[in-house]
Amino acid sequence: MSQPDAAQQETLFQTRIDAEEKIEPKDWMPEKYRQNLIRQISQHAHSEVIGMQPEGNWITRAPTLHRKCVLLAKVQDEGGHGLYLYSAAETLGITREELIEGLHSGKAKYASIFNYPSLTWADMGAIGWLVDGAAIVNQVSLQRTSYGPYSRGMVRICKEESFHQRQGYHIMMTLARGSAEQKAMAQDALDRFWWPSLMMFGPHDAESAHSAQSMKWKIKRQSNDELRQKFVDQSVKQAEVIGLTIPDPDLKWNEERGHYDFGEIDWEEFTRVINGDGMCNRQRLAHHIRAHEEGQWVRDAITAHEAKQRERAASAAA
Ligand code: BYC
Repeated sequence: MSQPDAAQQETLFQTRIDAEEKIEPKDWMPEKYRQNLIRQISQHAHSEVIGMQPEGNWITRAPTLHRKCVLLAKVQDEGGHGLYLYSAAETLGITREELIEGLHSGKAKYASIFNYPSLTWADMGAIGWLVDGAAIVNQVSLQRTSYGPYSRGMVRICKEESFHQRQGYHIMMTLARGSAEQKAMAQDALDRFWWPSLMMFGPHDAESAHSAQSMKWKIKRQSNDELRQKFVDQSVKQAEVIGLTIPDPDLKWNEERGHYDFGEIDWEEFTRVINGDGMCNRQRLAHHIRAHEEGQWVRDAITAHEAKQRERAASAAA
């Protein structure tokens, strides 16, 4: 029997996608599918790891031992998410070194939100509630992504993210019920993190370079605007419950659409931040590069140990 040609393989591939079959690492896939997945999964991994920095900033200053333990566990989880995602990207034939090099050279992006500073303890509440909240909306949808390792990674990550979101909301609720100063601190954090959280979903669908192809290949299951709307709808009610105000004068329930209308995002700011010129871009990257260089001896030691073990096993077998 003759081998299918490239066009036939591509048709077969799309048929599998349309039938909701998962694509696994050793299956045939179009080169652009592979490259697009590496791009998205690696950027997702970088976001998890860079995202440890704004919260890491508050571990030593958490107001109680209990809050400190919770925050520490949460930040460690984010590191773990990064590791699952790097491993998922590696199944596509790229090395960890290449992935990290992409981050350090600026070729690979990471979520814009982590280029904003965490100025007060209330920011830990806003990040958990809004940033993890936005991440869950996106990641619940990605559980159904077409690439098997990415999809399975998302299932576990989503479980952990719901704990993260609730710990953040609990911080906000506690502050909002506290003194006038504490409530003002919670409101200020909401004011600063609201719009950057909406930017996490990416550009409008019409401006999104990758969406059409990613939706066809079911790498993405819902569009940037659909997910953003879902996040706005759920957050409005959550803010009401704790007595905080979303900083958007245009926010209004639209009976006809069955959704909240909301104001326009500052896309100029978004573009600036994703292109490296946000408040903390340089600091975040410099910190990652420094930590990576400081960890070189650990990677060297593991490699040397592994080589010795292999040598010993070979001489024992000889
Ligand atoms: N920030 O064509 P588009 C977490 C880029 S971390 C930066 O719509 P796509 C957490 C985009 O990459 C969870 N860049 O792209 C951790 C593209 O540039 P390139 C993070 C952005 O991929 C610690 C260009 O703009 N979650 O939960 O179809 C503590 C055009 O965009 C952003 C994920 O990473 C942005 N916000 O859609 C707390 C989810 N938006 O690559 C919490 C996985 C867009 O051509 N990723 N860009 O240079 C995705 O779902 C999709 O990649 C996106 C963008 C929806 C983000």
